[in-house]
Amino acid sequence: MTHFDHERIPERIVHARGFAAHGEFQVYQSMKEFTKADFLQDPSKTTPVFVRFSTVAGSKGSGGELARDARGFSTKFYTDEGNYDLVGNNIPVFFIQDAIKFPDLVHALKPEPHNEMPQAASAHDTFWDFVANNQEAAHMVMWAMSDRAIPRSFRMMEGFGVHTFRFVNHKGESHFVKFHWKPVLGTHSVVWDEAQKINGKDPDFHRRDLWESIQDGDYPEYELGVQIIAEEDEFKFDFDVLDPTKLWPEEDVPVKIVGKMTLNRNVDNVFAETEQVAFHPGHVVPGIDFTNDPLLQGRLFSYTDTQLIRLGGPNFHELPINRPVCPFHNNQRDGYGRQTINQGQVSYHNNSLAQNTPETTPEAQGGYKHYQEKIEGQKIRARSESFKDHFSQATLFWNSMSDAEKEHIIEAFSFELGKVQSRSVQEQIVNMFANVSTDLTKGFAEAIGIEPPAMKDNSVTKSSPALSQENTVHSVATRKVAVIIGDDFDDSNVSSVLEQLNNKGIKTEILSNKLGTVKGNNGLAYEVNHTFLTADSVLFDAVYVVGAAEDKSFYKKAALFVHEAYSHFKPIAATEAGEKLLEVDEMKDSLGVIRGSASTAFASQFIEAIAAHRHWDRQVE
Ligand code: HDE
Repeated sequence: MTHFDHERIPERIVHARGFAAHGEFQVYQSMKEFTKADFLQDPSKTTPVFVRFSTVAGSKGSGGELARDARGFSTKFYTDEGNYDLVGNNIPVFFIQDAIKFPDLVHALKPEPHNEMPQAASAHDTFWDFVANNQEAAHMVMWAMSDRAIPRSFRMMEGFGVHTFRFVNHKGESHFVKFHWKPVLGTHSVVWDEAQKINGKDPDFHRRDLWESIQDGDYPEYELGVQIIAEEDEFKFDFDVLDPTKLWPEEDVPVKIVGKMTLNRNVDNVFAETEQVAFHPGHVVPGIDFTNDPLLQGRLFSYTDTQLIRLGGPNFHELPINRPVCPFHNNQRDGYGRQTINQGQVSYHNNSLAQNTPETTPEAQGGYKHYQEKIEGQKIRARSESFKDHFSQATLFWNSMSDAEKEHIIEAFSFELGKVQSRSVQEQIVNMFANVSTDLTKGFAEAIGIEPPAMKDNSVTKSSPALSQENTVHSVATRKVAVIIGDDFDDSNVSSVLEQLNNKGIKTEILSNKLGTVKGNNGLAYEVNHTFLTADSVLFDAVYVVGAAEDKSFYKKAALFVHEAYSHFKPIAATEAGEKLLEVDEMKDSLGVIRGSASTAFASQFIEAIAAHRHWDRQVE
C-alpha cells in the first residue's frame, strides 16, 4: 500500500503529455568536414535513439492530442561518446528571445490561475495579453495559428533544433548549424474543426497512430538535415543568426540531408521510459557545442534543475532510459536513489591512491572540450539591437502560405481571439498583427467585430516556398481509408480495388452499421472493423463508399460520415450504389470525389486523390 501511495511523480511543467519510441540513426555520409561527432562519421554505424513527442501546454492527462499547440520533438542519441540530446519542436522559431521570460510565457499560456481554465489551449486572455505585450512572439504565433499546430500525425511533422548550435571539426574549426528532421511521409495537418472532433472521438489519436504504425512494421522515418553558416558569414544576413525568433530561409541556406532516423520499437513501459526520460540541450558530445543564443543559454540551466524535482534527486541519469551506453567514469557519489555500487576507496581528483583516476578524458583521446570563442567588449544584460525586428519574418511566413493556408490562419486567429474576453486585448492584437499583414488583420478583425487599423507599411515581399505544406512530399503510404459497406453490397471488383490500395501501402478498414461479417451479392464477405458508433470520419484520411442494398438506417449514418469527410476536404470514392450519399450536387462534381464502377482506373484516380491529402479547392467553391 505504501508503494502504491507514492506511485505518482510531478509531471513536466511543460510538455507533460508525451509519447515515445525507440529507434536508430544512421548518417548517409561522413560529416567530418564540419564536425568530429563520432555518430556523424561512419555511414555503416547505427546509433540507438529514443524519441519523445509531446504537446506543450496541456497537463499529462489533458484530453486531446490535437490541441492547437507546438509539438515537442526530443531525440536522445545513445552514442559511443555519451548521450547527445536534440530537444526540439515542430516549429523552427520560439516565442521569446530571452530565457528569463520563459516562466512568464508559460504562466500566460497555461490555464489561468484563478479558475484553471482553459486546459491545453492558447485561446484565452492571458496568452494573447502576453503576445500583445511581448511582440517578439509575432513570428511563432503565426506558426502556432497555422496548420503546423495541428499535425496529422507525429510521423508527418518536421522537427527543428530551433537554436543555432555549433559544429566543431577535428581541426577545431567551428560552423553555425541548425538541425532539421524531415519526415519521409511529408508534413501534413488536419483542419481545425476536425482537430476538435478528434480530441473527443480519440484523444490518443497521435500516440495510437505512432504505436500502431510501429506495431505494423510501418516504421516512422525522418531525415536529418543541417543548415550550415560559416562563422565569418555571421553578419551577412538581414537577421541575427543567433536570434531564436528567426529561421534561416531554406532557399538562402539550403538544408543538407545527412542521415536518417527510423523508429522501430515501441516502449515496454510508458512510465519507466517515456515519463522518466530526461532530455537536456546540454547533453552534447565532442563536435557539437553551444552558441551565445540567449534562449539556449537559459535552457542549459533549466533542464537539469527541473529533473531534480521531477525525478527526485541527482541520480536521474542512472535510470535505465537515461544511462549512456558507453563506459563512463566520474566522482559522483550518493544521493537519493543511487543505482551504481562504486568500488574502491577514492572518489576525488587529484589523487595518488588510485593513480589519479578517474579523470576527465583529454581532448586528444576524444574528451570534450568547449570551442574557445574570442570575445571582446562589455558583457551586459540587455537585448541586442539586432534582435529588435519582430515582424519581417512573420510576414515572410505569411507570404509563403498558399491561399488555403492563409485562410486557415485567419480562421485560427478568429477562433482564438473570439474566445478572448477583453476587448482591449483583442484590439491590441489587431494593431500588432497589422505590422505583419493587413490582409491577415482585416480577415480576423472583421470576424471579431473590430475595425482594422489603417494600412501600415510592411515592405517585406519575400517568401520561402519551403515553408508551405503545399510543397511537401505527398505520399499515400499508411493513409487510412474507411470502406463503408452494408449487407448485400455489389461485390463486383471491390476486392481488386482494395488490393490496389493495399499494394500502395494504403490501409483499408471496413465500416458498417454493426460488427460481424458483411456479405456481398455474390458471396464476398468482409469482417467489419468498426461501426458508425465506434469510429468517425475524422479518424480517417479518405472514404470509399461501396454501399449496401436498400437500407435506410445504413444510408442515414453513412451519409453523415461522408458529408463530414467532404467538409474536411478529404478524398471520397463512391461506386454506383454509394453515389446516393453524394446527394448534394456540388459534392458530386468536386475535385477529389471519384465516382463510377469499381475498376483499375477508378482505384488509380482514388489513389491520386489520396496523395493530394486534402482538396482545398472545395473551400473556394
Ligand atoms: Fe523546453 N523545457 N524550455 N523548450 N522543452 C522542458 O524540461 C525551457 C524550449 C522542449 O520530451 C522542461 O524535462 C526553458 C525551446 C521539449 O521530455 C523544462 C526554455 C524548445 C521539452 C524546459 C525552453 C523546447 C521541453 C520541462 C526557454 C525547442 C520536452 C520538463 C529558454 C527547441 C522534453 C523537462 C521531453 C521541456 C525549459 C524553451 C523544447 C522546464 C527555460 C526553445 C521538446 O526544463
